[in-house]
Amino acid sequence: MTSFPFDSQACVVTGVAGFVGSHLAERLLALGYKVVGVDNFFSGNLRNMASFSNHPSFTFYERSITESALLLELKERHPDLTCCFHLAAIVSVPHSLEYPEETMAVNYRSTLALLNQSDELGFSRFVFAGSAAEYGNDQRLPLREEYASDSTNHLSPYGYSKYLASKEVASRLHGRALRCFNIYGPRQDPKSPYSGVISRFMDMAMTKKPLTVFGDGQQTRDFIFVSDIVEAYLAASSIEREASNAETGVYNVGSGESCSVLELAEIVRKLTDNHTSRTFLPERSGDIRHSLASIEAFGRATSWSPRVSLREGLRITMDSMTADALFNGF
Ligand code: UD2
Repeated sequence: MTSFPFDSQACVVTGVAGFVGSHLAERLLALGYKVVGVDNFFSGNLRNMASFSNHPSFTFYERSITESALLLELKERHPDLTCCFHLAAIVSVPHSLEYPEETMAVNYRSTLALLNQSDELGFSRFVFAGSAAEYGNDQRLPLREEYASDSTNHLSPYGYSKYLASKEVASRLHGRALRCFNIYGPRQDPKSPYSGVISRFMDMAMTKKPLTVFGDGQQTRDFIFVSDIVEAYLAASSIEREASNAETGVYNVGSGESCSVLELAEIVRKLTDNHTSRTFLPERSGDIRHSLASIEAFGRATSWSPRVSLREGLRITMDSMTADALFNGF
């Protein structure tokens, strides 16, 4: 018999048609939960929900998180809801720079409204998708939760909005915020110039194009496989605030290991045909140099630890992208 990480058997997942939201919903359904999914397809897409859209325990609403009273309405229709995983957001840093007001409205003010409604409804959990961007360009590595503060230079409205929202979520008894580092895995869209470097490199390798390295390639990131992130959401939903090892309500989730872009290119090259070449392009403006999570706090508060190594995660991602390409006929 499956043991449930939290007592409720019905939860809301916002951003359910997104890369991470769809993996989370799939896992919750497999564990026996009812899932009420919300997405407005701003960046999510129907394809991501293909494996569970007809599941009898899944209900989908094409709605925006900016609609006032959204959670109150959902609760009326689904009285057994007591938990919210809030992942919907404007996730593009460049978009946030172009539309700072919209970003603050969607990423911060809507989160606050949902958080308040979940409080009013007596939800047991509100788990929020924070971001490594909350640290700006802080180079005190590994990054510890307390380094993000009101005086951090957040570099983008995206980072600032996530910081403010995480802080608010973490201040509530039922709130938990996860600062996710560089997530990768199946279903991550490789097609935009701002897509994650892993999905881009895989796509380039598969289509026999040179891997585009921005700058000298010595910049490093903390890459974390999507299934480890999903397990982190489940673990976060069951952290007792009163537990002596749960200190703040905001936690980093990363692998705790760093990998340079050049090292990544090398692994991708080995995973493919060994003939994939690289091309060096100018450094991307606004890029941070290094990023690495301290994952001690979350490890202390839960039994979570990352399980999937970068090599294994990349292999799984590559297999999935190859299968998709075959299915789509190109
Ligand atoms: C991540 C998040 C972003 C934001 C930011 C905050 C992802 C996909 N993006 O951006 O949403 O939270 O962190 O700091 O997780 N690169 C190449 N070649 C390419 C593409 C990228 O060399 O074709 C480099 C890029 O210059 C950067 C590194 O790879 O140094 C990682 O880039 P990314 O876009 O995957 O992620 P990042 O850390 O910029």
